[in-house]
Amino acid sequence: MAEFIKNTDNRNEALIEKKTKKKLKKPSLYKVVMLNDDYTPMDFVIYLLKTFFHMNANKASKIMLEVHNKGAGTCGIFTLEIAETKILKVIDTSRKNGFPLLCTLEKV
Ligand code: TYC
Repeated sequence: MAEFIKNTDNRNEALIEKKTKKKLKKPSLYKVVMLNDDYTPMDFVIYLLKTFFHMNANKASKIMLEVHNKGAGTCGIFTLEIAETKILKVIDTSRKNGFPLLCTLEKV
């Protein structure tokens, strides 16, 4: 964190940056993990991955198959607010289409 102290010298308005020990911390990151189920159609999962995680058709198919075969797979890594928003959108879209698909958050 930097503090700015106004120069009391009347002749100029320069600001002096005083360095302190406080540093800005990088935000924590979270994986969005998609879970397999027996009811959500593969094409619908691919649509979600393309729409909400901006994957191309190849990547979306690869991740969908990973989830299908292994039970879970990572869709991406984001800050908490973005990860939560993506999960809400995926789950909301799934429910509106009558599918039980689930995603979870995992701290990196
Ligand atoms: N297992 C589903 C099927 O066979 C496909 C599927 C893949 C479902 C990934 C959910 O997150 C998922 N239709």
